[in-house]
Amino acid sequence: MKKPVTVAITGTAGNIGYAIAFRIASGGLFGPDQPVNLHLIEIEPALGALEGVVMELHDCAFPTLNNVVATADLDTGFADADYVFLIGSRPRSKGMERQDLLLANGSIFKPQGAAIDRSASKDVRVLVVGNPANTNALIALHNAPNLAPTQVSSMMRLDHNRAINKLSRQLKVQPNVIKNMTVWGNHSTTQFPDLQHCTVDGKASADLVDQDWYRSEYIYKIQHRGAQIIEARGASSAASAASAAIDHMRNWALGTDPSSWVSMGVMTDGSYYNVGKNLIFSFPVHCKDHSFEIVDGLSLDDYSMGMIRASEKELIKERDMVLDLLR
Ligand code: NAX
Repeated sequence: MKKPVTVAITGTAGNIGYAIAFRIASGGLFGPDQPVNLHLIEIEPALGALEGVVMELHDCAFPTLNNVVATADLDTGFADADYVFLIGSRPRSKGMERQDLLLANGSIFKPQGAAIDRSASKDVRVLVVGNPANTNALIALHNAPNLAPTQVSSMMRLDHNRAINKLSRQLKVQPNVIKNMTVWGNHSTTQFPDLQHCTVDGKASADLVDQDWYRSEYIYKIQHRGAQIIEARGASSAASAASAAIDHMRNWALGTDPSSWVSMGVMTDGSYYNVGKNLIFSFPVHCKDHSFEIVDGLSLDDYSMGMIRASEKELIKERDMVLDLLR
């Protein structure tokens, strides 16, 4: 057995947190030879429920689970964390405007960014899942001045996996023959699932699908898949979101399949695809050894560039609403 790694998760009494904790504890993130310490972080009123999660984790007797800490104190929770999942956030309540939600959640991610900066491992990798994920990640990063911009990312993997699933069902192929899928932009209804560079069993997907279906049905359905799940389940995606978060972190830490790329929300510096700087924007990336590289130089037609611009515009608007929370 190797030296344990420490994984901190916020919102672990919630739906996604509950689903992800058991998978990570059982070796679903780093495999059966890697022990993990789990640091579970909740707000005070949810500590009782969190205690129940801790009891259940112990009752699983997972050989890979080394130690569990449950806390509402951010510095205790993020202490020496190698990997952080920021999942806990405030849900949108009735009558709440997008700006109210941005500010309410911004005030969660600002102190969390600062506490990660103070207390986590210097090489920590932080994945933001709580919505609005891209802008929350921007806030966390701005408040963690000692972290490199490449140490924080936001989750687009659920959208990416949904895009692969829908294409695979349309073409009646297994998901693993689909490579180089990209979902660009924001985790919102402006996201752009792009089939232009995607291949299916080595063939260009653009040659296999009807362009009208792609533009009028496929893109819309991916953008609105979350709402479709809520309508069917009466609750938002939880197990699939937890699974996507594990996929994201595993690829980031251990690398992507060299013959393909994945979608990740990452900090922009203004040099990729004309997207302005200082946004957390989803691009196609290759990952290796805890780092990622944006796939550069893909040719994009006017339609695709228009979709990317629309999502960028939305993210700029979100950033403008939280300027006070950015240092
Ligand atoms: P739940 O409402 O079930 O759970 C949220 C948990 O977070 C609660 O237990 C709550 O007590 C806790 N919490 C709230 N504030 C906290 C704080 N300051 N520190 C620590 N914990 C805190 O929501 P759930 O279904 O688990 O969803 C969590 C977040 O993921 C939401 O913001 C949701 O919108 C977002 N999602 C993001 C997705 C993505 O692809 N980026 C997809 C799935 C999901 O919708």
